Amino acid sequence: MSRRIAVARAKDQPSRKDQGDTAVVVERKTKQKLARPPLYRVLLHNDDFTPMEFVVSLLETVFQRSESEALAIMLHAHTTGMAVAGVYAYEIAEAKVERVTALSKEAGHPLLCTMEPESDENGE
Ligand code: TYC
Repeated sequence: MSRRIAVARAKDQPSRKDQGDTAVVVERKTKQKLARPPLYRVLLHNDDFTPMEFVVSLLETVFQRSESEALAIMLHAHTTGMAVAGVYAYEIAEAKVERVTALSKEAGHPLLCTMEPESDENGE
C-alpha cells in the first residue's frame, strides 16, 4: 500500500516528499538575502514658542503615540533640546516630517522637525 506522508519543510533543509517507498529529495532554493531598508529617525527640536499641547497632539496623531508616550517624548525635547518621535523607512520618515511641518506652519508655530539616518554608512 502506498501512503503519502506530508513532511514539514524546515527552513534550511531540503524538502522530502514521500512517494510510496521512494523518498524524493528536492534541493532547496538558493537563499535570497534581502537587505533591510535603512531606517531614519524623525526628530522634534525644542523651541520657546510651540505650545506643549500642540507637540503632544502631533505625537499622538502623526506618530501614533499614546498620550503618556507623547508627553514623555515632548518633555524630552523640551528639556534636552531634541527628541526622537519615531524611526521609519525613508519615505515614511519624509512624509512624517512634511506632515509635522505643514501642520505647524498652518497653526503658526515654529516647530522644527527633521530626519537623520539611524545608522552610519557601515550600517552600524
Ligand atoms: N518648549 C516649548 C514650550 O515651552 C514646548 C516644546 C516642546 C516645543 C517640544 C517644541 O519639540 C518641542 N512651550
